Amino acid sequence: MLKITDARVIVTCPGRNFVTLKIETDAGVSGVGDATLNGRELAVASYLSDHLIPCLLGRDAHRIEDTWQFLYRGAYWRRGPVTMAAIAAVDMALWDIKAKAAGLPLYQLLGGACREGLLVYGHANGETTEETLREAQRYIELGYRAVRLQSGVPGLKSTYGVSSDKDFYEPADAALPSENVWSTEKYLRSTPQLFAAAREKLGGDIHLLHDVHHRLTPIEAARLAKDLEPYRLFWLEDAVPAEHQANFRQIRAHSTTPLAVGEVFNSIWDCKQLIEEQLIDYIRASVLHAGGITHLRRIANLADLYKVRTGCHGATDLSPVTMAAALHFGISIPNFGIQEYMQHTAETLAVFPHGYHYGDGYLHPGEAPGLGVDIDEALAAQYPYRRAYLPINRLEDGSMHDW
Ligand code: EZ4
Ligand code: CO
Repeated sequence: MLKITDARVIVTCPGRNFVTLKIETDAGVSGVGDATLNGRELAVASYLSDHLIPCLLGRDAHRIEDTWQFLYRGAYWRRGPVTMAAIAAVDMALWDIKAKAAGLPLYQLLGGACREGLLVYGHANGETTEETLREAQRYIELGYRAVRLQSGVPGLKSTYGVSSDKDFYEPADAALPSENVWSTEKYLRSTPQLFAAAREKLGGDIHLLHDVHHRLTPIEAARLAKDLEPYRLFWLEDAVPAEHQANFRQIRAHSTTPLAVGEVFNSIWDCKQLIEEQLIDYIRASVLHAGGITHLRRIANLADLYKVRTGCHGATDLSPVTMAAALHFGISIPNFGIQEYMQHTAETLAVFPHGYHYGDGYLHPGEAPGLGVDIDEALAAQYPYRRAYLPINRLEDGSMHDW
Protein backbone atom coordinates (compact mmCIF):
# COMPACT_ATOMS: atom_id res chain seq x y z
CA MET A 1 0.00 0.00 0.00
CA LEU A 2 1.31 3.39 -1.04
CA LYS A 3 -1.10 5.83 0.50
CA ILE A 4 -2.06 9.07 -1.24
CA THR A 5 -1.53 11.80 1.36
CA ASP A 6 -1.91 14.96 -0.70
CA ALA A 7 -2.86 16.12 -4.17
CA ARG A 8 -2.84 19.65 -5.56
CA VAL A 9 -3.50 21.46 -8.80
CA ILE A 10 -0.89 23.88 -10.13
CA VAL A 11 -1.98 26.40 -12.76
CA THR A 12 0.82 28.27 -14.50
CA CYS A 13 1.33 30.35 -17.64
CA PRO A 14 4.98 30.28 -18.78
CA GLY A 15 4.00 31.55 -22.25
CA ARG A 16 0.71 29.61 -22.26
CA ASN A 17 -1.53 28.07 -19.60
CA PHE A 18 -0.87 24.63 -18.15
CA VAL A 19 -2.78 22.73 -15.46
CA THR A 20 -0.74 20.14 -13.57
CA LEU A 21 -1.78 17.68 -10.88
CA LYS A 22 0.78 16.62 -8.30
CA ILE A 23 0.03 13.60 -6.09
CA GLU A 24 2.06 12.85 -2.93
CA THR A 25 2.29 9.55 -1.06
CA ASP A 26 3.26 8.49 2.45
CA ALA A 27 6.46 6.91 1.07
CA GLY A 28 7.64 10.31 -0.11
CA VAL A 29 7.22 9.34 -3.78
CA SER A 30 5.24 11.90 -5.80
CA GLY A 31 3.86 11.93 -9.33
CA VAL A 32 2.71 14.50 -11.89
CA GLY A 33 -0.11 14.50 -14.42
CA ASP A 34 -1.12 17.00 -17.12
CA ALA A 35 -4.73 18.32 -17.06
CA THR A 36 -4.46 21.12 -19.62
CA LEU A 37 -7.54 21.74 -21.79
CA ASN A 38 -6.79 24.61 -24.15
CA GLY A 39 -9.09 27.58 -23.49
CA ARG A 40 -10.98 25.71 -20.72
CA GLU A 41 -8.16 25.26 -18.21
CA LEU A 42 -9.93 26.34 -15.03
CA ALA A 43 -12.86 23.99 -15.63
CA VAL A 44 -10.51 21.01 -15.33
CA ALA A 45 -8.68 22.58 -12.37
CA SER A 46 -12.03 22.84 -10.57
CA TYR A 47 -13.09 19.32 -11.57
CA LEU A 48 -9.89 18.05 -9.99
CA SER A 49 -9.81 20.22 -6.85
CA ASP A 50 -13.52 20.22 -6.10
CA HIS A 51 -14.52 16.72 -7.17
CA LEU A 52 -11.66 14.24 -7.66
CA ILE A 53 -8.99 15.12 -5.11
CA PRO A 54 -11.30 14.61 -2.10
CA CYS A 55 -11.87 11.03 -3.36
CA LEU A 56 -8.16 10.35 -3.88
CA LEU A 57 -6.89 11.12 -0.39
CA GLY A 58 -6.18 7.91 1.54
CA ARG A 59 -6.42 5.63 -1.53
CA ASP A 60 -3.66 3.20 -2.53
CA ALA A 61 -1.60 4.87 -5.28
CA HIS A 62 -0.68 1.43 -6.67
CA ARG A 63 -4.29 0.64 -7.61
CA ILE A 64 -4.25 2.46 -10.95
CA GLU A 65 -6.90 0.40 -12.76
CA ASP A 66 -9.28 0.45 -9.80
CA THR A 67 -8.87 4.22 -9.46
CA TRP A 68 -9.58 4.69 -13.17
CA GLN A 69 -12.72 2.53 -12.91
CA PHE A 70 -13.77 4.39 -9.76
CA LEU A 71 -13.46 7.79 -11.48
CA TYR A 72 -15.02 6.73 -14.80
CA ARG A 73 -17.44 3.89 -14.14
CA GLY A 74 -18.28 5.15 -10.68
CA ALA A 75 -19.41 8.55 -11.99
CA TYR A 76 -22.93 9.14 -13.23
CA TRP A 77 -21.71 11.74 -15.80
CA ARG A 78 -19.21 10.07 -18.08
CA ARG A 79 -16.77 11.16 -20.78
CA GLY A 80 -16.40 14.69 -22.15
CA PRO A 81 -13.12 16.61 -22.41
CA VAL A 82 -13.17 18.08 -18.89
CA THR A 83 -13.85 14.78 -17.13
CA MET A 84 -11.44 12.77 -19.23
CA ALA A 85 -8.58 15.30 -18.93
CA ALA A 86 -9.00 15.23 -15.14
CA ILE A 87 -9.03 11.41 -15.04
CA ALA A 88 -5.99 11.41 -17.33
CA ALA A 89 -4.04 13.65 -14.97
CA VAL A 90 -4.72 11.28 -12.06
CA ASP A 91 -3.78 8.28 -14.22
CA MET A 92 -0.49 9.81 -15.44
CA ALA A 93 0.48 10.80 -11.89
CA LEU A 94 -0.23 7.29 -10.58
CA TRP A 95 1.81 5.63 -13.35
CA ASP A 96 4.62 8.09 -12.57
CA ILE A 97 4.48 7.09 -8.90
CA LYS A 98 4.37 3.37 -9.62
CA ALA A 99 7.37 3.52 -11.93
CA LYS A 100 9.34 5.73 -9.54
CA ALA A 101 8.56 3.32 -6.69
CA ALA A 102 9.88 0.49 -8.90
CA GLY A 103 12.96 2.55 -9.82
CA LEU A 104 12.23 2.10 -13.54
CA PRO A 105 11.44 4.39 -16.46
CA LEU A 106 7.72 4.02 -17.09
CA TYR A 107 8.10 2.31 -20.48
CA GLN A 108 9.63 -0.69 -18.70
CA LEU A 109 6.41 -1.22 -16.76
CA LEU A 110 4.40 -0.97 -19.98
CA GLY A 111 6.25 -3.91 -21.51
CA GLY A 112 9.64 -2.46 -22.43
CA ALA A 113 10.87 -0.80 -25.61
CA CYS A 114 9.61 -2.00 -29.01
CA ARG A 115 11.85 0.41 -30.94
CA GLU A 116 14.95 2.56 -30.53
CA GLY A 117 13.16 5.92 -30.70
CA LEU A 118 9.90 7.58 -31.71
CA LEU A 119 9.60 9.03 -35.20
CA VAL A 120 8.44 12.65 -34.91
CA TYR A 121 7.08 15.30 -37.23
CA GLY A 122 7.73 19.01 -36.99
CA HIS A 123 5.55 21.95 -38.05
CA ALA A 124 6.57 23.98 -41.08
CA ASN A 125 4.26 26.88 -41.74
CA GLY A 126 4.39 30.10 -43.73
CA GLU A 127 2.27 32.78 -45.36
CA THR A 128 3.39 31.64 -48.82
CA THR A 129 4.46 28.36 -50.44
CA GLU A 130 8.04 29.62 -50.61
CA GLU A 131 8.12 30.51 -46.92
CA THR A 132 6.53 27.19 -45.92
CA LEU A 133 9.04 25.20 -47.94
CA ARG A 134 11.94 27.21 -46.51
CA GLU A 135 10.66 26.26 -43.07
CA ALA A 136 10.37 22.61 -44.11
CA GLN A 137 13.99 22.68 -45.24
CA ARG A 138 15.02 24.04 -41.87
CA TYR A 139 13.44 20.96 -40.22
CA ILE A 140 15.07 18.63 -42.71
CA GLU A 141 18.44 20.17 -41.83
CA LEU A 142 17.69 19.43 -38.16
CA GLY A 143 17.30 15.77 -39.08
CA TYR A 144 13.50 15.55 -39.22
CA ARG A 145 12.17 12.76 -41.40
CA ALA A 146 8.58 14.05 -41.33
CA VAL A 147 7.16 17.57 -41.61
CA ARG A 148 3.64 18.96 -41.48
CA LEU A 149 3.02 21.71 -44.05
CA GLN A 150 0.47 24.50 -43.41
CA SER A 151 0.43 27.54 -45.64
CA GLY A 152 -1.52 30.79 -45.87
CA VAL A 153 -4.42 30.57 -48.34
CA PRO A 154 -4.12 33.22 -51.10
CA GLY A 155 -7.01 35.69 -50.77
CA LEU A 156 -7.58 35.05 -47.03
CA LYS A 157 -6.21 37.49 -44.44
CA SER A 158 -5.15 34.91 -41.88
CA THR A 159 -5.09 31.12 -41.74
CA TYR A 160 -5.21 28.94 -38.64
CA GLY A 161 -2.00 26.97 -38.29
CA VAL A 162 0.17 29.73 -39.77
CA SER A 163 1.98 31.61 -37.04
CA SER A 164 4.12 34.72 -36.98
CA ASP A 165 6.63 33.17 -34.56
CA LYS A 166 8.00 30.18 -36.41
CA ASP A 167 9.44 28.35 -33.41
CA PHE A 168 6.77 28.74 -30.76
CA TYR A 169 3.44 28.49 -32.43
CA GLU A 170 0.70 29.38 -29.94
CA PRO A 171 -2.85 29.15 -31.26
CA ALA A 172 -4.69 30.41 -28.13
CA ASP A 173 -3.87 33.99 -29.00
CA ALA A 174 -6.31 36.34 -27.22
CA ALA A 175 -8.30 37.02 -24.04
CA LEU A 176 -11.45 36.76 -26.16
CA PRO A 177 -11.67 34.56 -29.28
CA SER A 178 -10.14 36.23 -32.33
CA GLU A 179 -11.72 35.56 -35.73
CA ASN A 180 -10.36 33.97 -38.88
CA VAL A 181 -12.12 34.11 -42.25
CA TRP A 182 -12.36 30.86 -44.17
CA SER A 183 -13.06 29.95 -47.79
CA THR A 184 -13.24 26.26 -48.64
CA GLU A 185 -13.03 27.06 -52.37
CA LYS A 186 -9.79 29.01 -52.02
CA TYR A 187 -8.31 26.40 -49.68
CA LEU A 188 -9.15 23.48 -51.99
CA ARG A 189 -7.51 25.33 -54.87
CA SER A 190 -4.25 26.24 -53.14
CA THR A 191 -3.48 23.16 -51.04
CA PRO A 192 -2.70 20.68 -53.85
CA GLN A 193 -0.44 23.37 -55.38
CA LEU A 194 1.47 23.61 -52.10
CA PHE A 195 2.14 19.86 -52.08
CA ALA A 196 3.06 19.77 -55.76
CA ALA A 197 5.67 22.44 -55.07
CA ALA A 198 6.80 20.61 -51.92
CA ARG A 199 7.51 17.33 -53.75
CA GLU A 200 9.30 19.25 -56.48
CA LYS A 201 11.55 21.09 -54.04
CA LEU A 202 11.92 18.60 -51.14
CA GLY A 203 11.98 15.33 -53.10
CA GLY A 204 10.28 12.02 -52.41
CA ASP A 205 11.98 10.87 -49.19
CA ILE A 206 10.61 13.26 -46.61
CA HIS A 207 7.24 12.35 -45.05
CA LEU A 208 4.72 15.15 -45.61
CA LEU A 209 1.64 15.69 -43.45
CA HIS A 210 -1.24 18.16 -43.51
CA ASP A 211 -3.95 19.21 -41.03
CA VAL A 212 -7.38 20.36 -42.29
CA HIS A 213 -8.58 21.26 -38.76
CA HIS A 214 -12.07 19.83 -39.35
CA ARG A 215 -13.05 22.39 -42.00
CA LEU A 216 -14.50 20.31 -44.86
CA THR A 217 -17.64 18.38 -45.67
CA PRO A 218 -17.18 14.66 -46.51
CA ILE A 219 -17.33 15.17 -50.27
CA GLU A 220 -14.97 18.17 -50.12
CA ALA A 221 -12.57 16.11 -48.02
CA ALA A 222 -12.80 13.27 -50.52
CA ARG A 223 -11.85 15.66 -53.31
CA LEU A 224 -8.88 17.04 -51.38
CA ALA A 225 -7.65 13.56 -50.47
CA LYS A 226 -7.92 12.57 -54.14
CA ASP A 227 -6.18 15.71 -55.39
CA LEU A 228 -3.34 15.11 -52.92
CA GLU A 229 -2.85 11.46 -53.92
CA PRO A 230 0.03 12.10 -56.35
CA TYR A 231 2.08 13.70 -53.55
CA ARG A 232 1.98 10.61 -51.32
CA LEU A 233 1.16 12.20 -47.97
CA PHE A 234 2.02 10.41 -44.73
CA TRP A 235 -1.44 11.54 -43.60
CA LEU A 236 -4.27 13.98 -44.08
CA GLU A 237 -5.50 15.02 -40.62
CA ASP A 238 -8.94 15.99 -39.29
CA ALA A 239 -10.47 16.30 -42.75
CA VAL A 240 -14.03 16.58 -41.39
CA PRO A 241 -15.53 17.14 -37.94
CA ALA A 242 -15.62 13.62 -36.56
CA GLU A 243 -18.83 13.60 -34.52
CA HIS A 244 -20.27 11.52 -37.34
CA GLN A 245 -17.82 8.66 -37.71
CA ALA A 246 -19.54 7.22 -40.79
CA ASN A 247 -18.61 10.41 -42.70
CA PHE A 248 -15.18 8.91 -43.21
CA ARG A 249 -16.65 6.23 -45.47
CA GLN A 250 -17.08 8.81 -48.20
CA ILE A 251 -13.48 10.01 -48.02
CA ARG A 252 -12.21 6.44 -47.95
CA ALA A 253 -14.31 5.44 -50.93
CA HIS A 254 -12.58 8.02 -53.13
CA SER A 255 -8.94 8.04 -52.10
CA THR A 256 -5.92 6.12 -50.88
CA THR A 257 -4.44 9.14 -49.05
CA PRO A 258 -3.88 7.92 -45.45
CA LEU A 259 -6.23 9.53 -42.92
CA ALA A 260 -5.63 10.60 -39.32
CA VAL A 261 -8.11 11.93 -36.80
CA GLY A 262 -8.77 12.11 -33.07
CA GLU A 263 -6.87 14.83 -31.21
CA VAL A 264 -10.19 16.02 -29.74
CA PHE A 265 -11.47 12.52 -28.92
CA ASN A 266 -11.92 11.66 -25.24
CA SER A 267 -12.67 7.96 -25.33
CA ILE A 268 -12.67 4.73 -27.25
CA TRP A 269 -16.32 5.32 -28.09
CA ASP A 270 -15.34 8.31 -30.25
CA CYS A 271 -13.23 6.12 -32.55
CA LYS A 272 -14.71 2.62 -32.26
CA GLN A 273 -16.43 2.71 -35.66
CA LEU A 274 -13.54 4.52 -37.35
CA ILE A 275 -11.19 1.76 -36.23
CA GLU A 276 -13.44 -1.26 -36.72
CA GLU A 277 -14.39 -0.21 -40.25
CA GLN A 278 -10.76 0.71 -41.01
CA LEU A 279 -11.87 4.19 -42.04
CA ILE A 280 -8.66 5.75 -40.70
CA ASP A 281 -4.97 4.85 -40.68
CA TYR A 282 -3.79 6.82 -37.64
CA ILE A 283 -5.57 7.54 -34.37
CA ARG A 284 -4.49 10.86 -32.82
CA ALA A 285 -6.05 10.50 -29.36
CA SER A 286 -3.66 11.69 -26.65
CA VAL A 287 -2.75 10.44 -23.20
CA LEU A 288 -4.09 13.75 -21.87
CA HIS A 289 -7.43 14.15 -23.63
CA ALA A 290 -8.38 10.47 -23.81
CA GLY A 291 -8.28 9.39 -20.19
CA GLY A 292 -4.61 8.69 -19.51
CA ILE A 293 -2.36 5.75 -20.27
CA THR A 294 -4.90 3.29 -18.88
CA HIS A 295 -7.51 4.29 -21.47
CA LEU A 296 -5.24 5.15 -24.41
CA ARG A 297 -3.84 1.64 -24.07
CA ARG A 298 -7.31 0.25 -24.75
CA ILE A 299 -7.70 2.45 -27.79
CA ALA A 300 -4.27 1.45 -29.12
CA ASN A 301 -4.99 -2.24 -28.53
CA LEU A 302 -8.26 -2.02 -30.46
CA ALA A 303 -6.50 -0.07 -33.22
CA ASP A 304 -3.77 -2.71 -33.48
CA LEU A 305 -6.35 -5.38 -34.38
CA TYR A 306 -7.33 -3.29 -37.41
CA LYS A 307 -3.87 -2.15 -38.53
CA VAL A 308 -4.47 1.40 -37.32
CA ARG A 309 -1.39 3.06 -35.84
CA THR A 310 -1.03 5.82 -33.27
CA GLY A 311 -0.08 9.41 -34.05
CA CYS A 312 -0.56 11.19 -30.74
CA HIS A 313 -1.41 14.86 -30.58
CA GLY A 314 1.67 16.75 -29.36
CA ALA A 315 0.94 20.44 -29.79
CA THR A 316 2.25 23.08 -27.37
CA ASP A 317 -0.98 23.06 -25.33
CA LEU A 318 -0.08 19.58 -24.09
CA SER A 319 2.57 20.04 -21.40
CA PRO A 320 5.96 18.30 -21.22
CA VAL A 321 4.26 15.91 -18.76
CA THR A 322 1.99 14.65 -21.56
CA MET A 323 4.93 14.52 -23.98
CA ALA A 324 6.85 12.32 -21.56
CA ALA A 325 3.83 10.05 -21.04
CA ALA A 326 3.27 9.79 -24.80
CA LEU A 327 6.91 8.81 -25.34
CA HIS A 328 6.92 6.07 -22.68
CA PHE A 329 3.65 4.80 -24.11
CA GLY A 330 4.66 5.04 -27.77
CA ILE A 331 7.99 3.27 -27.37
CA SER A 332 6.25 0.32 -25.67
CA ILE A 333 3.40 -0.45 -28.09
CA PRO A 334 3.59 -2.46 -31.32
CA ASN A 335 1.42 -0.12 -33.42
CA PHE A 336 3.10 3.20 -32.77
CA GLY A 337 3.02 5.36 -35.93
CA ILE A 338 4.45 8.82 -35.38
CA GLN A 339 4.54 11.48 -32.65
CA GLU A 340 3.70 15.16 -33.19
CA TYR A 341 6.46 17.37 -31.78
CA MET A 342 6.02 21.11 -31.36
CA GLN A 343 8.63 23.07 -29.43
CA HIS A 344 7.67 24.44 -26.03
CA THR A 345 9.10 27.83 -25.04
CA ALA A 346 12.28 27.98 -22.93
CA GLU A 347 10.12 29.28 -20.03
CA THR A 348 7.85 26.22 -20.25
CA LEU A 349 10.78 23.81 -20.43
CA ALA A 350 12.31 25.44 -17.34
CA VAL A 351 9.05 25.04 -15.37
CA PHE A 352 8.94 21.35 -16.40
CA PRO A 353 12.44 19.82 -16.02
CA HIS A 354 12.39 16.72 -18.22
CA GLY A 355 14.53 13.85 -19.36
CA TYR A 356 13.20 13.20 -22.88
CA HIS A 357 15.37 14.30 -25.75
CA TYR A 358 15.46 14.67 -29.53
CA GLY A 359 18.07 13.29 -31.90
CA ASP A 360 18.19 12.62 -35.65
CA GLY A 361 14.44 12.73 -36.29
CA TYR A 362 13.48 10.68 -33.23
CA LEU A 363 12.42 11.42 -29.65
CA HIS A 364 13.57 9.30 -26.71
CA PRO A 365 11.82 9.12 -23.32
CA GLY A 366 15.07 8.89 -21.32
CA GLU A 367 16.01 6.50 -18.53
CA ALA A 368 14.96 8.44 -15.40
CA PRO A 369 12.54 6.53 -13.14
CA GLY A 370 8.85 7.33 -13.71
CA LEU A 371 7.84 9.76 -16.42
CA GLY A 372 11.16 11.57 -16.05
CA VAL A 373 9.47 14.96 -15.79
CA ASP A 374 8.63 17.23 -12.86
CA ILE A 375 7.22 20.68 -12.18
CA ASP A 376 9.26 23.43 -10.52
CA GLU A 377 6.48 24.85 -8.35
CA ALA A 378 8.38 27.96 -7.23
CA LEU A 379 9.08 28.90 -10.84
CA ALA A 380 5.52 27.99 -11.89
CA ALA A 381 4.17 30.43 -9.28
CA GLN A 382 5.93 33.28 -11.08
CA TYR A 383 3.64 32.84 -14.12
CA PRO A 384 0.02 33.50 -13.12
CA TYR A 385 -2.89 32.21 -15.25
CA ARG A 386 -3.94 34.39 -18.20
CA ARG A 387 -7.26 33.76 -19.91
CA ALA A 388 -6.65 32.80 -23.54
CA TYR A 389 -8.88 31.40 -26.28
CA LEU A 390 -8.43 29.62 -29.56
CA PRO A 391 -9.72 31.67 -32.52
CA ILE A 392 -13.06 30.99 -34.18
CA ASN A 393 -13.72 30.62 -37.85
CA ARG A 394 -16.25 32.43 -40.07
CA LEU A 395 -17.00 32.12 -43.78
CA GLU A 396 -16.59 35.18 -46.01
CA ASP A 397 -20.32 36.00 -45.60
CA GLY A 398 -19.94 36.07 -41.80
CA SER A 399 -21.52 32.72 -40.92
CA MET A 400 -19.85 30.56 -38.28
CA HIS A 401 -17.88 27.64 -39.65
CA ASP A 402 -16.60 24.39 -38.16
CA TRP A 403 -13.43 23.98 -36.28
O1 EZ4 B 1 -5.22 23.11 -33.04
O2 EZ4 B 1 -3.57 21.88 -30.12
O3 EZ4 B 1 -2.36 19.01 -34.78
N1 EZ4 B 1 -2.35 19.94 -34.07
C1 EZ4 B 1 -3.33 20.84 -33.93
C2 EZ4 B 1 -3.16 21.89 -32.88
C3 EZ4 B 1 -4.51 22.22 -32.24
C4 EZ4 B 1 -4.32 22.79 -30.87
C5 EZ4 B 1 -5.67 23.07 -30.23
O4 EZ4 B 1 -5.61 23.10 -28.87
O5 EZ4 B 1 -4.31 20.75 -34.63
O6 EZ4 B 1 -2.57 23.05 -33.40
CO1 CO C 1 -4.47 18.79 -35.52
